[in-house]
Amino acid sequence: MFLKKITENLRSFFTIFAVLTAVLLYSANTTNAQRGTYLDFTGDNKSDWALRSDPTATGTPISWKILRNPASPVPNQAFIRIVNFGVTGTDVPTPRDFIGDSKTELAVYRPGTAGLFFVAPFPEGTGGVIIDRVIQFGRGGAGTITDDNPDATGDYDGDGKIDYAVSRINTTTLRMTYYIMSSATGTMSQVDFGLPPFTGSVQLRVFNGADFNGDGRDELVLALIAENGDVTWSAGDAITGAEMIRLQFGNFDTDYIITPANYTGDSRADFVVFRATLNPGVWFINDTATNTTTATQFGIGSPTFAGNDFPIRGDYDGDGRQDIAVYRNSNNTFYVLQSSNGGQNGQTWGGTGDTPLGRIGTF
Ligand SMILES: [Ca+2]
Ligand SMILES: [Ca+2]
Ligand SMILES: [Ca+2]
Ligand SMILES: [Ca+2]
Repeated sequence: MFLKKITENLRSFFTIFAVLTAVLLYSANTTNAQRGTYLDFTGDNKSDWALRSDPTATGTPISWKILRNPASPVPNQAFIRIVNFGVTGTDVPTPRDFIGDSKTELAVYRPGTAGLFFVAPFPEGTGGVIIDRVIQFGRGGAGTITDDNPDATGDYDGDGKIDYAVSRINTTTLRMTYYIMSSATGTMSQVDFGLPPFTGSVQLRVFNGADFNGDGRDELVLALIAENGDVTWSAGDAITGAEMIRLQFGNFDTDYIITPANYTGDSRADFVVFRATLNPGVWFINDTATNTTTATQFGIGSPTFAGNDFPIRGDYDGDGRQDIAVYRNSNNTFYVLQSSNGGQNGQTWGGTGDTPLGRIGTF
């Protein structure tokens, strides 16, 4: 029983990170339970067109390229901000609503002897980036499987603010220990969560928390990738670590495995994979309320993962449901299948090397 080394490929641009040492506490306001929309930097409940500079340009500043959605509510009124925040190859972008203003903040996690979350309000005007808070959280490392993983963030206490969190693998049991700081109370918790013992060469992926039972609190989310590529998903209670859902769904050799979100509109997160080896690509969405799966063609696929569209997360039409959406590098254009009306829209944005910020799992 051993772990496959996490390798970089088209579907995983980044690595797992670094371990817990100390925490800086914040008092919290529990009155605002409104959950901010993912990648909504401007606070209008629509995900914005969000890119980062080339993730392989190690040592360069991470350039955040945000174009408001819709880009042009009236002619010549596009809202564009391009700001540097973090260091490529060192920092992991973790843009979420940590502050609780229903806007996404600029945020990165920096592994180190003591890991650090850096958080800055998105500068909507002409001003520069001002760091609002630095949270010492987790422990550092060189980006290996044993390092803490900031993809574990989620709103686990249900107050509408993202909680700082990392997951850390136990290399003996191959289960995860999640370290979570409640944004509502400032208290730390430690939760054991994982899949039953397994054999063979596997990969484990940690995803942002997602709310599967619609109670307003995110659940912990893991996926186990078997040697033959089969993906087993597990979601568990963020307080007790008890498993709530397990589902074999998707195959890593043919699919991008995407952070679960509510695609069906019932306030419960659904499992989703994008089969990029078919052309057009196919979005398989498992409605967790009924355990039924739909297949929707959207985006360019490629049997060899060459030149295919990159699936992205977000609610681009602002109806509260996640949209099927892709970014096409060949013409630097976002394409969205609007959940509100089935229509499609697109937005050209970005240039060579730019990569959409919508994280689709561990990268
Ligand atoms: Ca929270
Ligand atoms: Ca929940
Ligand atoms: Ca759902
Ligand atoms: Ca939507």
